[in-house]
Amino acid sequence: MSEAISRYPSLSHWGAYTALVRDGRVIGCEPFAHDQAPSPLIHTMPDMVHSPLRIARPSVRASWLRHRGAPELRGVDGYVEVDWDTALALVHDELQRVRAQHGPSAIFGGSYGWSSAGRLHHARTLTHRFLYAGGGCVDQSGNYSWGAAQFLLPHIIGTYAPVTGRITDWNSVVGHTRLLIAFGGIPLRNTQIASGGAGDHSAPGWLARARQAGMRAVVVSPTRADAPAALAAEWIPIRPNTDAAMMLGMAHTLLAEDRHDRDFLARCCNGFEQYADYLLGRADGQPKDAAWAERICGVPADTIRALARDAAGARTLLSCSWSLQRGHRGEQPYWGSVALAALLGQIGLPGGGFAFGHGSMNGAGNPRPDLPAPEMRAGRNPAGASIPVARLTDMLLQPGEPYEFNGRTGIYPDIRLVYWAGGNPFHHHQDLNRLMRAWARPETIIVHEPWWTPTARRADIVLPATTTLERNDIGGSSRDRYLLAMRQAVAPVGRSRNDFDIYRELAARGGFELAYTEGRDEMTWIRHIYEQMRPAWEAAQLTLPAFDEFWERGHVALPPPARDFVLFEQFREDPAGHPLKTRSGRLELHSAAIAEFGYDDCPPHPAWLPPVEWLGAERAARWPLHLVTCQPADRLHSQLDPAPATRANQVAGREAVLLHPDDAAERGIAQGDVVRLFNDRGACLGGAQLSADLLRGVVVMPTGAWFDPQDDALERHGNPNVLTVDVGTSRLAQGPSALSALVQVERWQGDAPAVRAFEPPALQPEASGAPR
Ligand SMILES: Nc1nc2c(c(=O)[nH]1)N[C@H]1C(S)=C(S)[C@@H](COP(=O)(O)OP(=O)(O)OC[C@H]3O[C@@H](n4cnc5c(=O)[nH]c(N)nc54)[C@H](O)[C@@H]3O)O[C@H]1N2
Ligand SMILES: Nc1nc2c(c(=O)[nH]1)N[C@H]1C(S)=C(S)[C@@H](COP(=O)(O)OP(=O)(O)OC[C@H]3O[C@@H](n4cnc5c(=O)[nH]c(N)nc54)[C@H](O)[C@@H]3O)O[C@H]1N2
Ligand SMILES: [Mo]
Repeated sequence: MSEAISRYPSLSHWGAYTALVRDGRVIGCEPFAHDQAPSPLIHTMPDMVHSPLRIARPSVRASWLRHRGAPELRGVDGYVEVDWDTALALVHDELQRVRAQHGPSAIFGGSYGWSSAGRLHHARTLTHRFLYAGGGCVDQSGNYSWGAAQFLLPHIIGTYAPVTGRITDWNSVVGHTRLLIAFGGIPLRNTQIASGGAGDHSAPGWLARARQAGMRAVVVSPTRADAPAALAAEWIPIRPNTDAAMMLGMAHTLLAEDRHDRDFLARCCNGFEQYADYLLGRADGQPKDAAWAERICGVPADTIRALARDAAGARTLLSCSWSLQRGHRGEQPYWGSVALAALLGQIGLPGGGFAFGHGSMNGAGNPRPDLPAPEMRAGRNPAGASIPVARLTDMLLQPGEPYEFNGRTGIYPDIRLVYWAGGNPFHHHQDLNRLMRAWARPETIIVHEPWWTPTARRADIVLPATTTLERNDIGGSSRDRYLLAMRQAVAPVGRSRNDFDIYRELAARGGFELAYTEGRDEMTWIRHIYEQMRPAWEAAQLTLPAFDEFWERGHVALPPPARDFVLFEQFREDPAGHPLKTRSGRLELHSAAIAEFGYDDCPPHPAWLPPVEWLGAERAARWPLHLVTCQPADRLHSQLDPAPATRANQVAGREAVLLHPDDAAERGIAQGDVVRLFNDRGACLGGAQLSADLLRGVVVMPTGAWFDPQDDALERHGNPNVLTVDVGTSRLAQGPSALSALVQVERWQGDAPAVRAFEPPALQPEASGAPR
């Protein structure tokens, strides 16, 4: 045993760190020296890398290996471990067979998921690269994060850049904003995370500076927990999914009291008249006044009116969390907030206007020069086929059926083979019992995974992938000021291989290795990705250090930006000279393009449209609690769930479910009880955690507990996606409606079934001789 500890810089979606290695094992992690607020999640890495749930060898589902059959046994069957050569031959033959018999539109390679932070070894990108180079596949458009916003915003503001990161800088907010109204709040648990990894967790520092500058903050949310102490915010409780009504109530107040900015509306907006008609009730006889809004959202009319007046009287920023648009009709609160900001007339002024995602991800509003982040390109999909990201189950269950999406009609393809690497649909998708039925339809399912996740154990061929610390990579987020070197710290665990190399070998078997690799290996790719950023640096008159210097030092810091970024500053100054990329070139309060679609579920102006499930729905008589499935504080989605530090936060051995003490008392539920959450889609168990910081009638259960169904009637571990609804936000965006779900909760009587989520499936070593 040697005593020496070696140190390797690395990066995860939850932050940059140095891995400490002794005797070939990761024994600890130290945060990146320049991180102001490192996330404790980095300390789970040693347990995760050396987890008993690592997949040691390529594994093939027993019934599939025997006779390519019994798809209904996915999730039940055991696995036969095979050598790499056997596994790669099986994958190659299946891809060839399906391509030859059915073409690329029978292969589903959307592979949605966050994968790992490094850009070269990003599993989803590599899956696309491999399948595109091999002839194409069916892909997924959009994402679960801001799926409704991505397709709505271009119609109304000409871009969706404000959800990818380009919002008014925090510098401008601290300097100028006097009132911040945060719909959905700014929960700091979410700012631990940045897609592509954060060098610096900047959000807590910005909140502290804003508070010091005397900014008033108002958080509108079903839970006080969304108002961080660092902000000393006032809390306005609101019924879930009703923000659009509250925004209309505020807008009506501005109009009725003549507090709207006529000059801004005339210069910069299109369709004010039609929107005003709706607000004043000229068409339907119902003014959308504060009293009307109160009946829907539960916020007192006086509060709505006072907030509207305050907003008109001060430099005000309206910020919406991404969660607002992850519910049914999620287009409406986003359009509603843009329209309300337009009435206030401060769009394009320092610290004013609208913004998204301040509490959704690290680095939203973090000042950063407009330089590219490192990127690995997937190339072009020659099949040109894709479905809206969250229509996964519909596609599998309804081949040949039409669907509508953003003004066009598509036809669901007939999928024979599913290829997934870097995502966990049995985490991320809604109505998992319905997905289970759909999952039995394809002939073959292939998954790469480091761990025996719920998706891995529902695949036919499972290929073990390395984790970040077992390979070299480069990372950095478009919201952060660091480029980070990621150096291999330990040898691959078990027989795992890099996703990059698995696909390289398969591409070689398919005769397209060069198209896939472009002749580069790991280190030449990393250099290439780095050098691709150099022209942009030079154009900005900046010097990107030599690659070797970067690799040696472990990071490069981007300089601070020359000036504050203010969203739509130039457009405001000169709307004709800097038009938006909308139909009218202006901000659209009424959209002719959307009107042409003729969708009754997304009318051409912001509106209140009752979601399928909310506390005001008829269904609430039977299912009286609104389930909010927020992001988990102690992991990223389903990642890190098996780590002992994460499991220590469970209640009664399951995911915690937050209940108001009065809602709990009515049901005879006490703190720490096992409870059953149920509706007509399914049921799951959870551990009761009582909290008075909740609106009554709302229960909160974070996502991410590894899916552990006893059968389709009971999930044992606390995965709330057995309860959520699997319908698109509207025909326009077809985004996920995860945050619109009604449930009932009851105390579990007697012994609760044991959780089996962290037991790997039965594994049988390959029988001597050839398998088959
Ligand atoms: N009810 C409800 N559901 C939701 C949401 C919600 O708010 N409510 N939020 C949605 C949102 S916004 C999102 S983004 C999705 C997230 O959904 P996902 O992105 O699917 O969730 P993750 O758990 O991050 O899945 C990533 C998977 O990649 C694997 N992985 C990590 N590194 C590697 C690697 O190097 N190679 C390979 N092959 N695999 C790797 C991990 O083990 C993990 O299984 O969930 C969505 N689901
Ligand atoms: N720790 C951690 N952080 C994460 C992630 C993670 O898995 N773990 N995932 C990351 C990803 S992929 C994404 S996309 C972002 C998601 O970012 P968000 O979508 O903003 O995150 P959520 O936690 O789903 O929701 C934020 C808050 O919105 C409130 N809320 C829910 N519904 C409503 C509503 O109808 N009205 C109002 N006013 N409030 C509502 C909830 O109380 C919740 O706490 O988070 C990122 N950050
Ligand atoms: Mo997300």
